[in-house]
Amino acid sequence: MTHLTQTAFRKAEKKYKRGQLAHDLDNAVDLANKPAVNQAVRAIRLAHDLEDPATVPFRLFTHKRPPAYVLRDHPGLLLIPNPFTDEAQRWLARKCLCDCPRPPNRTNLDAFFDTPPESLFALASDATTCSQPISNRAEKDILMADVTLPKDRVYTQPGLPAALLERQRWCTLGMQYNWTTKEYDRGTSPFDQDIDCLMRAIAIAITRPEGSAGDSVDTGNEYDGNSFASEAGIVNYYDERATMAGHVDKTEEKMDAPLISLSIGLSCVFLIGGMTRDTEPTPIVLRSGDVLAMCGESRMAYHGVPVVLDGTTPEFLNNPSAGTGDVVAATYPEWHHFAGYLTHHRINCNARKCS
Ligand SMILES: O=C(O)CCC(=O)C(=O)O
Repeated sequence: MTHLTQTAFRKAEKKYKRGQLAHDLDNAVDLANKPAVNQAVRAIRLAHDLEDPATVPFRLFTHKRPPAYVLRDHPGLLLIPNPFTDEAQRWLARKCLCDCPRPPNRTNLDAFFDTPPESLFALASDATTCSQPISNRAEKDILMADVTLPKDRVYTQPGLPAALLERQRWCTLGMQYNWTTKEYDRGTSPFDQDIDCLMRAIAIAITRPEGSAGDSVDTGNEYDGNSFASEAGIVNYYDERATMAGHVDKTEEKMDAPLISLSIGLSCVFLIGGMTRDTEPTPIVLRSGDVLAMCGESRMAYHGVPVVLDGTTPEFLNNPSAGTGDVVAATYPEWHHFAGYLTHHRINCNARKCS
């Protein structure tokens, strides 16, 4: 009988498998709970302000120079524990659920169903309160019918928007990634301007950070964020059982720019490893609002999400009456729909410069 040796990355994935969590998180980097005892991290100082983009009519960031950290064993991996206002997180959740997963952006469901121009979230919530209102009942019924239409006989059962929403796992932004060929060969759609500006603001703020005493240390990010543009991105939707297997994002033609990644909703364990699966990864608890940037060497590192942590969505996202006064609220479905979703899901929104 042959025994395949498990890689260090695989072992860590199994360790953090759902249902085995009680004591395991003690060893994870968790900046919200115990920053002082995180031996694995080192505090750094952002050398540039985190500026609110001019295009967004309210404050996105709570501080211009929020606390930031690098991981000692993973050069180039930068963390900014939630620098966002509550309103900004709600705004981003709305964008990721209502705006991003609409044509011409692609979703994992496109291969199987004819998808309507509206987002599944808006349809599943209440078609009459979507950002582009559906004017009458007949029109709404047509959209519902379209969305249930299976393609290519893969699925023969129709599904209503609410059921399909539970199967929506990702959408792609900008240059459209093809998961089969692992190339950006599915055309390009306009990248959401506000999300691009937000990502660029982060890229600028994390340019050549300093040591915590203002000294110049190698923090692993030499990239000048002024050159950053979000050319491709992915919004990942995780329910409580979803995981993302270890992988390296290496399709981009040039990989000198940071890959910037934002979390909304449930917390998760994120594993960051090395150039091969044999390097033991470091587990990091990512919470709602956390910014993670893979720069320099860490851009080539294996990473993944072995578990999403139940019951961890913050109150300002899961409270049904939150967010009603937000500036953009009137153009989206009512907040209680988002609260229902975010109580049981994590959203990850990431952006890359490819050229
Ligand atoms: O969900 C995350 O934090 C990781 C996402 C990721 O690794 C990817 O989209 O390639």
